[in-house]
Amino acid sequence: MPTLHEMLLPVFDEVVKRNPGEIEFHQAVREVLESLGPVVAKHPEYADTQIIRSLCEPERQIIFRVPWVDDSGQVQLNRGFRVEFNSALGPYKGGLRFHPSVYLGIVKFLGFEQTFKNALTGMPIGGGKGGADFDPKGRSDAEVMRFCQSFMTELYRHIGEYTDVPAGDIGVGGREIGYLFGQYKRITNRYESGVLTGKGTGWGGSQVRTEATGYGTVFFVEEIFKTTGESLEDKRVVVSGSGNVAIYAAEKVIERGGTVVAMSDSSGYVTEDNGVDLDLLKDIKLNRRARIRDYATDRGASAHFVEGGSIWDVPCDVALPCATQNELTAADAATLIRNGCAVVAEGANMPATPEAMHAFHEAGVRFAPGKAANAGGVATSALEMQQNASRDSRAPDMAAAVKSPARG
Ligand code: NDP
Ligand code: 2IT
Repeated sequence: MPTLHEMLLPVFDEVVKRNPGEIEFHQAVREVLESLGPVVAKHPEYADTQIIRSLCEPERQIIFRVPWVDDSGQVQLNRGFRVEFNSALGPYKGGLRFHPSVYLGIVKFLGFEQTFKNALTGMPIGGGKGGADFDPKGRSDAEVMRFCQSFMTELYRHIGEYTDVPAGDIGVGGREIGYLFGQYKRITNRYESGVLTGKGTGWGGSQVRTEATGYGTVFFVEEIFKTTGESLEDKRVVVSGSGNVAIYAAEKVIERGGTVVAMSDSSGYVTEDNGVDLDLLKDIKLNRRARIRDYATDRGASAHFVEGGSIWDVPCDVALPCATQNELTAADAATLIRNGCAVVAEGANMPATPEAMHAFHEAGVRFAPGKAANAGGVATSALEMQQNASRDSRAPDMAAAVKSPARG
């Protein structure tokens, strides 16, 4: 495993001490500090300044109560977060996550990573992240609407097109952004479309923002293959998750001639040797909001559902973790390596554990880190902000640019 340069050890120790129990945040900071070893070796003066310490300390952390009324008339209570991490390059920018596991440590790891990812896009966007420990699963549209309205009733005072611009992440897609934008507009009496990205294309959204993260991850894989004169054609690909990132990663893989042999959700995974039927999967996940098990039920004998278990047991040439943090462990990496997997690209944020990444490096598996491989989503968000700022829509040209004819 890589070690921390001794000059950076006090910085890391201080982060752990100041942020007790926030293990995902510690993990994300450690990974970046390890990568800075060669920099401080060459420029010891950087280790001594406040620059690196400041990068690890959010500019502002907001925690708030979100009360809302469920369909039976009961008052429910959740906790909301927005961590405004760094505004050196532009307004804070990053998604909102609604998932029961959300707490400050997860929001901070995501906001920290977002700062670097956003810088890498070359667009003028700072880094931030937010969310709530709200579980949308099993909730009606009306409940999700009331939750979003209550969440925005507090959040609105902290955001703005020049201040902080949230978007989607786990549990937050077009439906939620719509409810959030409606409430923002109502409270502020401003049609400030640049305050949120991932909006519908009829009201300020950018074409291809929905597809951008997943497509971008696959474009990244294609560039990796090009360096050795290969392509995705006939490659067997495993995509974890079956949400926004996973679905559009799978779509682009199929367009490029690859076969998506397995996909998952938090209950288990499905395998389909001749390739998943993405239209059916989209119907199940995007329209019916049902479980991956239903895919296997609907497909019959050609598909197989495995409850629990690890999707990384399925042999493949390319692995695209597109679900959540730490979903690909050292044991999973060992299995992938044994099965001859050649490329791993992170569609999700921090899906590979440090031990898994190390194993890939040691084995010569080509590995695309999330800060680069999933940056297509936020880069397209920045284009959406530009369109909103100019009161313009350049949407149709962009859609044409990234679509390629489906393979027959
Ligand atoms: P979605 O909510 O659309 O989908 C998430 C998928 O991952 C679902 O299939 C979900 O299954 C599964 N999943 C979530 N949490 C867990 C868990 N704890 N264990 C197992 N499976 C889980 O989210 P997105 O597709 O938007 O986000 C996926 C990843 O991509 C996240 O890491 C996110 O931060 C990252 N990302 C998202 C971007 C975006 O533009 N949306 C941009 C860049 C990165 P289930 O339904 O059963 O919970
Ligand atoms: O992790 C991410 O890059 C996102 N969830 C998208 C952020 C955005 O502002 O589009």
